[in-house]
Amino acid sequence: MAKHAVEANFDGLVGPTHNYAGLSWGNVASKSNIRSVSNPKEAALQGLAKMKRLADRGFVQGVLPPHERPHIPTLRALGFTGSDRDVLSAAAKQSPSILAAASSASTMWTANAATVSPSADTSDHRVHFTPANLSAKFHRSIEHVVTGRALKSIFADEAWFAHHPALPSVGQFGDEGAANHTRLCGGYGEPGVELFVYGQIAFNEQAPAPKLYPARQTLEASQAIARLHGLKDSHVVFAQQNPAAIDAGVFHNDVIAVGNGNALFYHELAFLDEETVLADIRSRLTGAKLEAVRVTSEQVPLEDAVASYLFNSQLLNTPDGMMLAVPGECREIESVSRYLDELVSDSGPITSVEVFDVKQSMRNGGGPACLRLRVVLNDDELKAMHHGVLLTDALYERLTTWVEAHYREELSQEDLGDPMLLDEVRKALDELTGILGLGSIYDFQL
Ligand code: SUG
Repeated sequence: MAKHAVEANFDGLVGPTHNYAGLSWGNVASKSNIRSVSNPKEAALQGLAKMKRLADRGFVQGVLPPHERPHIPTLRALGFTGSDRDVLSAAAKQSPSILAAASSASTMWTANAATVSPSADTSDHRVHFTPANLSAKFHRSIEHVVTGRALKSIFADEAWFAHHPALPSVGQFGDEGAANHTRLCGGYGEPGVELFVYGQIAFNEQAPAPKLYPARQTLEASQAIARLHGLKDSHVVFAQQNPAAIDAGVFHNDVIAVGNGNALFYHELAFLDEETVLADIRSRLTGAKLEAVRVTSEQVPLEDAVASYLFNSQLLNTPDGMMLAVPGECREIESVSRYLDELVSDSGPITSVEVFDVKQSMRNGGGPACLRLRVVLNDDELKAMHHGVLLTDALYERLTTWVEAHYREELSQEDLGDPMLLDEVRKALDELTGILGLGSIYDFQL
């Protein structure tokens, strides 16, 4: 019998070095906001406000900690030497681009933190986690070690949770985690269909691939994760993303599709072979009938979908149907806003739309769905995990006060070499691991 389970969402707390460095070729927002001055305090407060609203609505809401940035061990590995301050000032002088990469607060986008398979799907009936190697971008390729430590600290009990190391960090196994993975199911506690979406087949150079922008996820990586997690072939679908969509700025599948329960909300240009994807899901899904909510280019042109991040929304169960948690930008683009009004008035599974302001993150290409990692947990697993990271009123107050005390309101590229920033970050993060009860997870704490 299926166990009762919930979907918990773990949002990445925005780190104190949130900045706009233009690091992600293929991500339109990141490139167009290069060198803008950011507001880390506002970014973190926007993220916390989103978490609080969802927690207040009764959703299980967790928080994942930011990483230590600038990351001095990365700079040392690239040949900068001396004291931490020497390392920082040499990097600032000799290679501002490397310093920017080692300073990104990109761990806020926890949809890229890992791929997670619920215990109802796995052969050993444990929840499986594989941190994403994020090998497509240097600034993100340094995330998986600390992500793995944080996940192990939160989901520590091996009786319930299994942790794998990231896949080999090369392009042929490029893995971007849950941003390219959606699970469709009847109830959360029932076996589901795990849909892995990839951008290219690494070992077949003849296969279709984008021409302009990189495909970050490979089929080979997705297949490796499915094997590691012990997923049955009969419950897995591998689908290729439409290369034309990647070339239009859809660098992750979660910029063009989102699934929840038995509903898949997607743009007609999301997949290379839409019909086969739907047929494969339909033939594997048990306990429910697939509700495909398809958006045409006529309704929402692809470029409006990318600019608004309509599909980078959270699709959440409520007692009255599904709620779509959209970024504010969706109400600023006419075709999208009109579409949303039509969507809730028709008889489909999505019955309400709520708007969230995550502008600071959006300007780097991260919407509501990028900011969260979904972890389906049954009652025993929820009990077994570390509760210090679950958002309560008290934790929200504590984190808000912590952000107010430690974060700057302005950060430019030049500020990244400021030795005071490094000290501020370490002090803040040391306090944070205490607040969240995580133990030592950062390199400077080991
Ligand atoms: O990997 N942006 C991130 C955005 C990730 C969005 N996540 C999902 N779609 N799930 C990226 O491209 C930009 C950083 C900068 O340019 O400063 C950045 O890393």
